[in-house]
Amino acid sequence: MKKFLTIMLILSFILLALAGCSSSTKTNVDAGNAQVPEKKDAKVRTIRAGIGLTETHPEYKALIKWKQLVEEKTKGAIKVEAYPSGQMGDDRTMTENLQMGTLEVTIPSTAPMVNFVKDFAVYDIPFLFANSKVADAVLDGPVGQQLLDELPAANLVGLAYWENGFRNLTNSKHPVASVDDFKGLKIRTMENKIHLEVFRSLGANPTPMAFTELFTALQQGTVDGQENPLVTIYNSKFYEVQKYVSMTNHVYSPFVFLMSKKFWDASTPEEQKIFVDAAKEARDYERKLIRDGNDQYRQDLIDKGMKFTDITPEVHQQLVEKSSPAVEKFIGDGADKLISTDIYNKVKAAVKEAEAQNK
Ligand code: TK8
Repeated sequence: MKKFLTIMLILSFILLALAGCSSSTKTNVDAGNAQVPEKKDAKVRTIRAGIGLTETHPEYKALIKWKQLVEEKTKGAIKVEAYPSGQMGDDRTMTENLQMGTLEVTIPSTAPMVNFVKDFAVYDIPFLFANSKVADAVLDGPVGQQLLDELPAANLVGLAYWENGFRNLTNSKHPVASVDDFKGLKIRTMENKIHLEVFRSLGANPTPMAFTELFTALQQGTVDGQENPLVTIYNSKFYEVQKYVSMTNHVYSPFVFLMSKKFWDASTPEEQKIFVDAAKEARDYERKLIRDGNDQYRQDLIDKGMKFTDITPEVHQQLVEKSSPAVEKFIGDGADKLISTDIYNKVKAAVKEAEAQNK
């Protein structure tokens, strides 16, 4: 009898313990109805995003916005790690790493992209966009998308165009107010044949170089000058190694938000839509940050001791005429060309339409 009672007592303890567990599971289920239960066992996927510019630059601030949007909308299923200041390499290296799937996101200038998709060279045509309204209309329109659609063939996915900005010349030697003033200046350019040819046509002595090497090259005098938007000249502290700024505005430089095709293909359609929508929302934020800040960047650079030279309409016209032939030899459909006839004609037509609408 005693033995029977002991067994019954043990059994009742076991039953009570089991009931306790199910009620805690039940509680979880109730709690689950009030909020999306965190997928404790689901594997969190990580996006490593590298850029060349500093964490003070609007490009990085917009990348953090993209990170917040993606982490929030994927409810923690995806985590984004942001690496500024070229920690993950220069634009070309980071883009190659996306192709190999060893990095998930980078946002380079379109200029070095010609090494992956030649047609991106169309954006290096000097004086192509008269202002940012025309730039936005072309980049965010059909021909801009047609160029992004060429990226998957290179194992890349383009989500949106962000703003690098209108490029201006800086140097350590003397003010540049006329075409003649370019003569003999050793100018660093991005790794892009059109940029090289344009500066040769102006009489300068250009050297292609990754952005990550630029500050040291300016500091050591390996090159006399470079060209970048005011926002970059300020945030990369070029005022410490450069004296003169010439407001040439010689080309509008876009960034392109790139994702590795390997990561894109492994994502669901819902996640892909989140990536694109967030890249467009962060794009608008980034463009506004730069444009609202341009006058202040100029004043900040003057306060840091830089001397500004504005380019007269006459000199602007001379720069246009002098640099145009350098571009013409890269347009066409031969293997030695960069910009296909189709893309060139479509971009020129889109520019014309945008200019007419923005009159
Ligand atoms: C930063 C570069 C930079 C570009 C250059 O990674 O290389 O001069 O203008 O913004 O993309």
